[in-house]
Amino acid sequence: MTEQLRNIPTNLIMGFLGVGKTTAILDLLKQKPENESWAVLVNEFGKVGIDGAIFSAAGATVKEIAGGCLCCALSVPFQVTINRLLKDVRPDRLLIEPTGLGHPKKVLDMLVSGPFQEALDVRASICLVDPEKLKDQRYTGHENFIDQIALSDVLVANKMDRADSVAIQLFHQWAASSHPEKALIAQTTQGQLDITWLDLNRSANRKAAFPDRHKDIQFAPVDHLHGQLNNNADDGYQSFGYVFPEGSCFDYAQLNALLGQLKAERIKGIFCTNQGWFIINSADGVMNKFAISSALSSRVEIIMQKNEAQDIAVSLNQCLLG
Ligand SMILES: Nc1nc2c(ncn2[C@@H]2O[C@H](COP(=O)(O)OP(=O)(O)OP(=O)(O)O)[C@@H](O)[C@H]2O)c(=O)[nH]1
Ligand SMILES: [Mg+2]
Repeated sequence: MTEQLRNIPTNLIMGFLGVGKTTAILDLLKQKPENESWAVLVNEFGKVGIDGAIFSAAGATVKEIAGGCLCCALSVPFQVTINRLLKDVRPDRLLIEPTGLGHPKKVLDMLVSGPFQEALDVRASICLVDPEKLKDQRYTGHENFIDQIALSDVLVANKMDRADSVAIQLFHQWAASSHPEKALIAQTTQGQLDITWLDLNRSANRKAAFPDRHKDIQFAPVDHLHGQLNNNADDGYQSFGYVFPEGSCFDYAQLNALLGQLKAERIKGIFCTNQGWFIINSADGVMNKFAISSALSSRVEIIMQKNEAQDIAVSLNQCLLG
């Protein structure tokens, strides 16, 4: 299927949940040379994909694999999706955003030595880190977090607007202790990466500290759920995904109040409200919203620590109008 395709420059844009991967890819797409077409493959931990819709709203060519992480979904869905994307779009570059909760080793192995060996030219993997997270043992002890950093060629501190001097110092200590050395260490805000970093070389000598870390979780893409709850639990996190029937409309103020007080690690949603359509993106308790023209249906993905049990379905339904 991919015989004629050769050496398509490909990059993994990695980093933990909510660090700014999607923001960074959106910014890279703005820097794309006009005569090139780029494709994005995005994978989400939750079963209800939101990042794909965010990329689509920005006009990008995107394919989404939701419900687990790429390393667990690797075999058939991953290969088929990449094949289809390459064949349909024949992109000049492929950017891959793996789930923030995933382990990158199997993904990288498949891209460089599997069936895509000829079609793809895998260049520098970029890992974004929120320096503030380096103060927190829940993150620094998380094996996927550690290996995303270990396997990256370019290490970038994002959210520098929120990082204090202790966090910045910790970041540079982590970065400097990497073996082999990183091709580049940088800091930024709003995921602003220099497009030339994408063409830095990938080192084949980077080793994961926990290569067999991730146990399989079931891959089950769900496209047509109507107001149903979908659980996907792993790694100390649980996700709740809801897709609402077409025509559902939320009370903006009530929805805002509800989402604002949820104790969630991540909230990503697309909502039709009485004040228009919005994408809501919340990480670290900071909620960002932006208006979009419309979408097919309202949907939301909420990721929480496993010990945070809340009856979200009932509360969400109470925010529906009519
Ligand atoms: N304060 C601050 N917020 C940022 C920065 N970069 C991104 N964000 C916000 O952080 C939130 C998460 O950003 P995303 O780009 O969705 O993060 P992600 O890594 O793709 O998240 P997942 O795919 O869920 O793992 C969004 O609300 C962004 O607007 C930054 O430099 N500073
Ligand atoms: Mg994302």
